[in-house]
Amino acid sequence: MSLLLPLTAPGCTPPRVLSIAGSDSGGGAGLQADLRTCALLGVHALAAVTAVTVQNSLGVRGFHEIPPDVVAGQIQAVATDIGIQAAKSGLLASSPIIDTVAGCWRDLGLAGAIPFVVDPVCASMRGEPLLHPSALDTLRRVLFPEASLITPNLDEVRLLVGIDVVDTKTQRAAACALHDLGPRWVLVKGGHLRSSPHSTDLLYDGVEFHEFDEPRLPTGHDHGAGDTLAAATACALARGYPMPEAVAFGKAWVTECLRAAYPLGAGHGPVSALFRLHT
Ligand code: PXL
Repeated sequence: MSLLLPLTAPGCTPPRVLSIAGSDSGGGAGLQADLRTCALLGVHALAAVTAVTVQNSLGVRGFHEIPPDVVAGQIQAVATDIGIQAAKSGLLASSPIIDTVAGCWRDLGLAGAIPFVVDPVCASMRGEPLLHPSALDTLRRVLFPEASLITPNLDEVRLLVGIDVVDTKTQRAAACALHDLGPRWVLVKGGHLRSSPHSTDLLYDGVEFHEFDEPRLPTGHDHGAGDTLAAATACALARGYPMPEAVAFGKAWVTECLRAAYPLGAGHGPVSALFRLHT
């Protein structure tokens, strides 16, 4: 699969993708991963910051939430003036912020009109919480029905629907249970099933299953992989790709980013979209 999206000529306005996400001071995940992904795919990224995390390669030391009215203000400001062709959410931190994002989405007339990829970030890769436990229910009840696609990993699947994915059968059961919560499409990512030599992601729209399979890449550095997959998929949706093709593109993109991952600091390094500058 080509790792290029169609490009806009210099001087012309490219498609716009809105990232609703938290800042990662280490530059590997969250907003920084989204902005990098968009830039290297020729898409103009807009940003609604939800939280500022304090972290480095060794872990998340804490996070500071942005007031919900400031999150709403950012979304309204860019959606009403600049316009967006797709959106992607990541770290949303709390129930009031999730309520605000869902409310904006409906009030601005974006629901059902603009693709919205919801990556239900609950914790860092080391398990440090990035979402108040009380906000899980708001995510399920209020935001999932607005989502074109949700992209949980297996830890998030367990928290959201209580299913322990161990094989194809339980991955399908999880996709069905998540689809019942209202998103148009569900992608159950298999990357955390470490017993498998493959990383198989399962896409479901309530009717058909699509599998996206890649060999597991033991890089040791995969910070920001989920954010990158969701952002690349949002970029392809902004370019008008149908959902299965957009997810196939996102999966191929993040796989190359995993191949190019690099060490950083004394801990865990990020996946790298910088590979694109060499091709
Ligand atoms: O990868 C999930 C994620 C999203 N957003 C921010 C993060 C992380 C993981 O650490 O820090 C800001």
